[in-house]
Amino acid sequence: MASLLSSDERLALATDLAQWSMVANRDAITRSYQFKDFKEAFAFMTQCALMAEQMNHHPEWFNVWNRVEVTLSTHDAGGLTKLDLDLARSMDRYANALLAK
Ligand code: H2B
Repeated sequence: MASLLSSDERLALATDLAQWSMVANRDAITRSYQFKDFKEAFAFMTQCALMAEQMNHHPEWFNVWNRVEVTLSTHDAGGLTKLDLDLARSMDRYANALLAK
């Protein structure tokens, strides 16, 4: 099982993952994405879903029209692991590619 992030590993959250924030009272990170419309938000979710399935690591998320709110945590480990940072970076990459269009 993946192990919980060390405090050194958590430093990434303040740098390359600065758009993510800690959830209150839980070892989890959250970020909200806003796209052009529902079609774009759902394209993002589709790409993320396929990748999450490959990683066997799945987001908690909520969609309303063009907005996708994501929470990441490793349920099996009871908190943040490297899997969450990897998934967050991949989600950001997909979102940036769509938003840049
Ligand atoms: N996703 C997340 N975010 N955390 C997990 O611990 C997790 C998962 N575990 N996806 C996987 C699936 C596990 O439940 C299955 C049984 O492998």
